[in-house]
Amino acid sequence: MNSPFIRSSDNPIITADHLPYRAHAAFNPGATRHGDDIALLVRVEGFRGQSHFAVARSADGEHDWRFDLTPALEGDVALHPEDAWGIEDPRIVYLPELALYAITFTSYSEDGPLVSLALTEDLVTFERLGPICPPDDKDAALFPRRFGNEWLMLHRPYGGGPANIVLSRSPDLRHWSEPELVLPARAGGWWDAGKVGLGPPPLETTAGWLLLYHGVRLTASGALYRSGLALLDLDDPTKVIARTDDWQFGPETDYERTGDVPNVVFPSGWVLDPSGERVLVYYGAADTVIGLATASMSDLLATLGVSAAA
Ligand code: BMA
Repeated sequence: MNSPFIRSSDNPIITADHLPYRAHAAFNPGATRHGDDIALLVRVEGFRGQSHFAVARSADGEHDWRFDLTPALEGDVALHPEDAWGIEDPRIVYLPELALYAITFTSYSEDGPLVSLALTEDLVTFERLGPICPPDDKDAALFPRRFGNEWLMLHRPYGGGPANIVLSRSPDLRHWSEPELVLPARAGGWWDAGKVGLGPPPLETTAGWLLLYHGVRLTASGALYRSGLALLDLDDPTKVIARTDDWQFGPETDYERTGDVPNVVFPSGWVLDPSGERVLVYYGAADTVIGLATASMSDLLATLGVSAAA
């Protein structure tokens, strides 16, 4: 298939062996620029089976990753009982207005996965704002700026029926409105039937908010996780301008096909080159390791049938 995404020849770029302590798996990272580096907030699974986050940095976003010596954020059951079984799948968004990074992540509570929010200036000290969506809910990320007085967030509640990408609004980052439907799962035999979820945070382009989202196909031998593209209206991101019919990125390589959960690619972070033309996409592969794929912004928009011109 003619995919706009090109895998790094150094994939997997990060495995559990890169950690400065014993760990089982490193996957599904949030990604951002931090100082002169690209920083990943990596989901690390330890040998108790639960996950925490660790920071890895690299100057070029591809090679020579340096992990901080201790975990960046761990479940804190005393203060946050919703972290009962660990924390998973962080998304990072820089909020220029607050000069802070907003980290949305899954707290795995005894009542199911829910969305938690933390703010940080430095990826070292985190202020936790608590749960912001009740279970079951995951795959959440903020938009980087307010719309009028409102902060907006995409997330993915699940109540037994189709799991769709929705939007909620907040005046203060703490109280969030009832979900409004944005991107529904398709039905029947589609690759994204029944369950979709946001990948990396929405990325602002001249043509709209670019989304990379995962679709789940349930098969007799387990779930297949693949990703497609969508574009939301710049001023009203509840409106879908375009959506690819075909998936654009799916499990193909050995490290995506084989691992703890086979046949999974799970993009969760991306960083735009200063030129605005090259996008670095970080993804979990088979819930075991981290891969990097790059794409050109004009190819991504062309795939959606729009041009980059303002
Ligand atoms: C989702 C999440 C992800 C995981 C994916 C594939 O529901 O739990 O953390 O990567 O399933 O197993």
